Amino acid sequence: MRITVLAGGVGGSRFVRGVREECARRWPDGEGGTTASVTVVVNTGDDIWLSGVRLMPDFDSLLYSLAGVNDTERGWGRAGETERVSAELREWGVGWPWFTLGDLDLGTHLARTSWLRDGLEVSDVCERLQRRWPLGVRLIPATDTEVDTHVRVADPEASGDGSGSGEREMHFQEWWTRYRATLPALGFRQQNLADARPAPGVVEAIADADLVLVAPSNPVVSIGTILAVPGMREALAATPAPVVGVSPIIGGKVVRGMADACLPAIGVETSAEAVGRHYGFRRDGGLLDAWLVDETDATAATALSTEGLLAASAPLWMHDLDRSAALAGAAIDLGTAARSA
Ligand code: FO1
Repeated sequence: MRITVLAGGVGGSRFVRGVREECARRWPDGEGGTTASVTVVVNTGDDIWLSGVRLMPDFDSLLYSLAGVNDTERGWGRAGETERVSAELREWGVGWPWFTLGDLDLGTHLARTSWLRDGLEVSDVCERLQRRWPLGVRLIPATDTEVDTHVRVADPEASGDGSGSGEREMHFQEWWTRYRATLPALGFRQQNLADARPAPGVVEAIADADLVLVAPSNPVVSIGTILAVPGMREALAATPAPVVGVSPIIGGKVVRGMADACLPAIGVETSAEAVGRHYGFRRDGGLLDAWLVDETDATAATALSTEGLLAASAPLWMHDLDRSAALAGAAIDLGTAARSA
């Protein structure tokens, strides 16, 4: 069984841990692992150069979480972290005072930056980083091109004539960590997108999959950024595997993160049904063969089903590993249903 998952960071990490666990239960290899193969195509739009090092927040969230060394409270960074170097950087006025680079985390950024300076591609660097821990899944960055997401916001000072109708752009990480996504986003843009291509292994992982899952990650800046890489949508349209998406919205609320601050910028209502329609169904040229929503949104599943679109409801809250595995199982089962639909 070959499963390929499109995922961002925090929501993606929980979901992917659930997929790994459910695969070990359904297709055990006798040593606690699985005979299934799981490949995760990871969003790289959150990535940023800061204090001279390259950060890949969504990749690192998945890496640390799957390795079991992640800070579960914050949802990012390493467990047992210290911040001595970060305090020094603040004293030097280097980097962003509102953005913390933990000492252990800096080890990852320095290793990554060192390999990049040696001339390795991002995907080779990611392959080296995940050798350190037996993750049980393969992580591949969506692209080797730096496609950092930038956010266009309304900015009263930017107009110059005091009319307050100005706009300005900032890196996604500033919008999210400095302003907590409180500045209304007028639009999102990835840099260098025209030059980007799926990273080595991504198209094959989609083409050769028995099932493609779209994790309950941010539909705009995580899944949206993956889909924006030229060639990605074509690969997803061409794969014989069913494509099953999991809603990141439950009962009109985001599960975690700031999807509700992003969706208005692209004119999509914050609801399970609206996001499903935004992704679109494959028969209409969209992404999905099936859409999985929470039980509180069962009416959304019914509404979509009346239009002949495959939709189902299941508990989407991933409170613990068992719940994450159960959610993964529901998505795998929906994929089986989609295959025979
Ligand atoms: N998020 C914050 O809210 N504050 C931080 O200081 C911060 C530091 C940080 C360092 C490394 C890293 O990989 C992630 C970090 N994040 C921080 C989280 C990051 O903004 C998010 O993981 C995603 O990019 C948004 O989902």
